[in-house]
Amino acid sequence: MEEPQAWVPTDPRSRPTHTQVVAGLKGVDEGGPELVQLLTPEGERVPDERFDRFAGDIGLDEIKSLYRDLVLVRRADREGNALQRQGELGIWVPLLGQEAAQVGSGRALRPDDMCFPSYREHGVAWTRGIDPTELLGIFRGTDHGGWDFTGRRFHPYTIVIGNQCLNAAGYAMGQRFESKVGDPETGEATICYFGDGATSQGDVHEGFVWAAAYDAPLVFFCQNNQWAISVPLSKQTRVPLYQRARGYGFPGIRVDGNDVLACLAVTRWALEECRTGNGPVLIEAFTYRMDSHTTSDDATRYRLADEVELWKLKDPIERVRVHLARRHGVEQEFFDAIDAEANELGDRIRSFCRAMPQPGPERMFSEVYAASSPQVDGQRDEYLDYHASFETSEGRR
Ligand SMILES: Cc1ncc(C[n+]2csc(CCOP(=O)(O)OP(=O)(O)O)c2C)c(N)n1
Ligand SMILES: [Mg+2]
Repeated sequence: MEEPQAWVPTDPRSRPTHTQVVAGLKGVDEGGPELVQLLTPEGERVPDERFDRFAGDIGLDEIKSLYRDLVLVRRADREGNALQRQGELGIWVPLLGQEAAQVGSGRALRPDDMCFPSYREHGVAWTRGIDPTELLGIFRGTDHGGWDFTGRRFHPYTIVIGNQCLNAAGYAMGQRFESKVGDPETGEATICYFGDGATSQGDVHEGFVWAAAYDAPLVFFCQNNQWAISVPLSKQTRVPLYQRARGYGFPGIRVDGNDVLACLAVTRWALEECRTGNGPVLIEAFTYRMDSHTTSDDATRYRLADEVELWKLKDPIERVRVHLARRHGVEQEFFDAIDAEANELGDRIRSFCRAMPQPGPERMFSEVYAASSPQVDGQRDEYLDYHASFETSEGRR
């Protein structure tokens, strides 16, 4: 019997039949035939006519270094999760399962490119040279993310879903107005990260429209991790997300988000398109959120364990390890050394977190306004007096 075909919305008057909707969702569930993949879950390097050009220089040393990033990023993430469970952090947003999407795309960026994350992009932060300890303040409630946003070319984490797409569109429009686009060597680009659920937000739609209308050099990088808290992808869309780009007039592409080589190559391509004036581009990284949405969530209440088990077989780190060992004969000592480095990183994150100074009550007022005002100063003084009025076990505060 012929396979039912998914609905392709070419005629504006057409409506999908029930079978076409089901076929479309099947494509959504399994990645579909258009998924770009360079490294299979079994660790086999497969040729790709279009994207091999963007992975040609990735030799053994580079793959080893990607593997190191993946392992260290996962370790930093697991440490953050554990620290929350031990009461050291108020909340943690796990990236487990999304390491390849983040490390691959992040390593495609050049120093001058600008990056707008959402709240799960600890792996992209790593590729921008932001130490995991610099992220802890947000989750411990001691700061709002304290890195130098413009210097590091990494915007603050954005919790308001999809909002960073507007910031990114504006920034990329600026790059276009200031003629930083055109030359493949010196051209600049911007990348913006958001989730599958975010694609239902107005801000993302508006970001797409503005970026398209102004040919902004912007890579929209959607990590489709199949869930928006407890809402599955099937409640966000009828067509695979990358196909939405067509309606806005720019290219969309779906990449295996658990394949670090494919993510690196496809993002390099998309950035080159943007640098040379062919932006924007939408990348849908097809991946899976292996853990709960945050430490405040319990994913076992709304999704089945076999789904998670199936995705374990597509683990982003294991396939690189198998590839290195089987295809390149990399010895066990290499993997042991990376594990030891991961342990050291874990120790460093833990001790840093426990030693973080508790900010005083005046911090709530100190870095909000550029200039002081009698009203805010008055509120601050009243609050500090109120705070000082409490008895502690060591006497008065
Ligand atoms: C404007 C807005 N609405 C709702 C929320 C609450 N919220 C936080 S995360 C989330 C789901 C986002 O899912 P997705 O875009 O798929 O990203 P993921 O968390 O899976 O990375 C929602 C609805 C929010 N933070 N901002
Ligand atoms: Mg999601």
